[in-house]
Amino acid sequence: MTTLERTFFMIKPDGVQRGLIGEILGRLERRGLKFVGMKFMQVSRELAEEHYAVHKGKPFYAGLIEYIISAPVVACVVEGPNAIAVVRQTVGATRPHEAAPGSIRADLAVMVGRNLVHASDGPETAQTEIGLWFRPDELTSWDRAADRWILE
Ligand code: IDP
Ligand code: MG
Repeated sequence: MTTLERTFFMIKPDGVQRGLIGEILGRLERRGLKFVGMKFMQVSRELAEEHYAVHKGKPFYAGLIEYIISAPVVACVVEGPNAIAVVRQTVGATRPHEAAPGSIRADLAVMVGRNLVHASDGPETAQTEIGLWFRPDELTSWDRAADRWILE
């Protein structure tokens, strides 16, 4: 049986500014993941601080908040089998020079402070982050014609 998961994914301001929205979303789409929520938005300082609350007090925290609110982002909810692990794998390790070849961060980034994307790191954070970024009525369950060629 296939257990579908949902995870939160975001293209950070550098991805938007560099014109990589299509490139990045295309990688998730081509892999077979399904978007069930998506919005282009300017992040408020309040939302950024709540999203990154776990990093409060770390040396990079202030810079991280400024980075995330510096320009618009694309916030998404992604669905698929093992979506949390699959999206993290497609994203690659936090530090681009340690990310696996073929991952978004390895292929498109060089510095941890400009690593293009965010993805939830586990079931609890996925649930929390989806609830933080999306209202229930902003999520759309839908039948994709290709599902039977992607999901066994
Ligand atoms: P993750 O995004 O791979 O889950 P986390 O350790 O949760 O990585 O860190 C959150 C974000 O904080 C990173 O994606 C990166 O943008 C930023 N960050 C983490 N460590 C550093 C650092 O040492 N310098 C600058 N930014 C950092
Ligand atoms: Mg993280």
